[in-house]
Amino acid sequence: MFKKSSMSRRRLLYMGVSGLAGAIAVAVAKDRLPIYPSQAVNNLTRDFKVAGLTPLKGRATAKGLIYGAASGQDFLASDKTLQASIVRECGILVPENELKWQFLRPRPDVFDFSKSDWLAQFARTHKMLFRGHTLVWYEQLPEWFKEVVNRQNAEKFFVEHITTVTKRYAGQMHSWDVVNEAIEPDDGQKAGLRKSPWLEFLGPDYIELAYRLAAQADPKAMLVYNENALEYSGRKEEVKRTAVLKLLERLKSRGTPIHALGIQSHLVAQEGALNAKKLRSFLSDVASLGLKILITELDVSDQKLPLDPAVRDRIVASVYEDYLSVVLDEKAVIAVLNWGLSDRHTWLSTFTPRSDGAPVRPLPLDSSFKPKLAWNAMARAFDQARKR
Ligand code: 9MR
Repeated sequence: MFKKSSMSRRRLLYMGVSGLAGAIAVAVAKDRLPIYPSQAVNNLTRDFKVAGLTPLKGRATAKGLIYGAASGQDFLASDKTLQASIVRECGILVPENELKWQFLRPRPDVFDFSKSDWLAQFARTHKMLFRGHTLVWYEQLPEWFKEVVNRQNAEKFFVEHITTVTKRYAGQMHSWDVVNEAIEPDDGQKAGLRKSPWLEFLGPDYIELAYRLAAQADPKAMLVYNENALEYSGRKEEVKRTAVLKLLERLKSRGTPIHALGIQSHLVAQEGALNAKKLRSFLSDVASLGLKILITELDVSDQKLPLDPAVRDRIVASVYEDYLSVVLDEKAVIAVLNWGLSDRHTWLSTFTPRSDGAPVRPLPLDSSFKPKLAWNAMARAFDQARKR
């Protein structure tokens, strides 16, 4: 253990000249708490050591957990190294975009399953589970949607879409994100519901209807409600957690066939106001409804961290380990998926790029598919998790 005074000297030495600006940023940030939780402060005392070389899926399986990742079909089909990495590390695969309306529905009367079928086949060939994302979302609707869908025909499209898509993969899906991101208390709607075409055209019961349709077409799949921005301890997230819990309670009390909550977990390293107590109690409230929990889209944005990749990797890894050690304590958590596996393909490089232009490093493997400290952090969290 370092003493506090020598720790900051050691930290500067470790970071080198390129990390100096980062160190200053950390020091300044520390004064404006809550920013950078334990990861920045205790960073140098963490070794991220991992026993053995077992891939993540093996470590997860040993604890009764499922580990996997999302991938786009284009990337996967054209990149043998990505294929090998996914096959090595993942026990479950989820199409990043290919099962969304925008991709499946080029025209109102046409379904194009070519890319999602390719991914399903890839999963089958490599004995991976396959996961569906997502049947009902307010985003990534096709261009024609606005022109064609209205109050009169919305239910027809809704029923047809859910039934056709779930039937196509019936018996093959581990789980379906039936409804995605339906809560947004800032939208000012009843029960914290998000403004969406589905709410507008079908009313609040569209959520229940979606689960009933999916269960009818694919009675074997685990039906999940997937949501973002539930993890941190700000007021906004608090209100959202409460609204989500109420939604789940209502669905359960009406006998809706819903089996799990998906917590997306797009974490942001420079924020980090994670309140373990509040998160644990939310997870336990969800579990007490008889629902399982999946961590569905885990990544850690390093957008605003110091430039030095070594410094970023340590902080990102710390966020991974801190977060997973809290959520895996809850036995209802049965699966962890990253949103992408390697930094080569991540939505964050276009959605939240760094202002210095340096490539982002949010995932367990680097852009050459080599495990980073984030991989170690995940491996450690799985190794330390209780058995399911
Ligand atoms: O990773 C997906 C990206 O390629 C798409 O352009 C984007 C469109 O909004 O959606 C991304 O995936 C999202 C997922 O479907 C739902 N949760 C948030 C994910 C990241 O935005």
